[in-house]
Amino acid sequence: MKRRPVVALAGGVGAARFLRGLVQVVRPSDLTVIVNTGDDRDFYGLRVCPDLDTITYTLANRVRRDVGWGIEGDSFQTLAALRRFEREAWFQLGDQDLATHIHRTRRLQQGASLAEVTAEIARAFELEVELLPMTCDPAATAIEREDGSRADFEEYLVRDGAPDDVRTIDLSQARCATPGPAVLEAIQAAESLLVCPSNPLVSIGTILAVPGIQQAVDLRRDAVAVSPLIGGRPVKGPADRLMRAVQVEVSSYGVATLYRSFVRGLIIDDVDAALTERIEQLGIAVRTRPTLMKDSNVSRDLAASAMEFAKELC
Ligand code: FO1
Repeated sequence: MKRRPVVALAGGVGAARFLRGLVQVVRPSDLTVIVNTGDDRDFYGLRVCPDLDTITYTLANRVRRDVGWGIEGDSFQTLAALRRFEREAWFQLGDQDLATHIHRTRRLQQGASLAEVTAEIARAFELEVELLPMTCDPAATAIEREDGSRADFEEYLVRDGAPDDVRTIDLSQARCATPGPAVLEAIQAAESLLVCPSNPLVSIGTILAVPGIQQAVDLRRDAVAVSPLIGGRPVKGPADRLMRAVQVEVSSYGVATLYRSFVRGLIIDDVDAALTERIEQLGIAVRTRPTLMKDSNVSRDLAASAMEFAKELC
């Protein structure tokens, strides 16, 4: 199969907003996105892949605008009815969203791989972008808390509200997984390799934990990343709490230290310009831009900067 010139590593909402801009500056048929599956798990007997779905719905222009995940205008009647039986139905799956999970679950039960089902779902939403799960194997991220309890990622994030008491992030399942079909080939053949503004530990870090992927990106050492932190805070999600837990500075400099083996350029927010010199001392070139993607024009300009930067550095 012909490989595509632009490849991006991606998590959920932040990545999806960036990709919405990227498809305005590169042809969607030129883009492959390698997506984190560490958040995937079964809810109510159905296989749910939050990051794959968030990216699919966003690129199909169907995503809920208020929260950045789920389907705009979706209803929650099935979930409400389910609560008669399961009081603890804390993960909100809308009625239309459920159709995606029903299809995925059925196809996986029939023996299709996650890569095949992902391609089917992308086709059904008329995406021209190629979406590749980082792996088709189980790769659930687990969070160990100070009190010794363990939770999978969605339990930690959604059920428990992402408290600041994380002891360790356990990526051992991802470390035993095999890269999804075409993942390593896509990275090797890319003209430009981008890292979306996603959680560096549990989105990008999980992708890199899959054996072979870190080596493939390190071998190139020409990726351009967009930092997900602005003024030391994530726009969304628990990146600050998780970085603190693993003793990484909670700033775009901290992100740069995590990416230094494979990133040649890092885009940070204008408000973080004072970090430029420290990041450059790591051997990483820096551009400052507005990175808060409040509308699709900011996303497009940010993506255009990332593409220009990648071409300049290669
Ligand atoms: N996030 C929430 O905060 N609450 C939810 O109930 C929730 C449901 C949900 C359903 C489908 C889906 O694709 C995503 C969903 N998310 C929800 C988002 C998700 O928890 C996270 O944003 C990602 O896993 C982190 O990238």
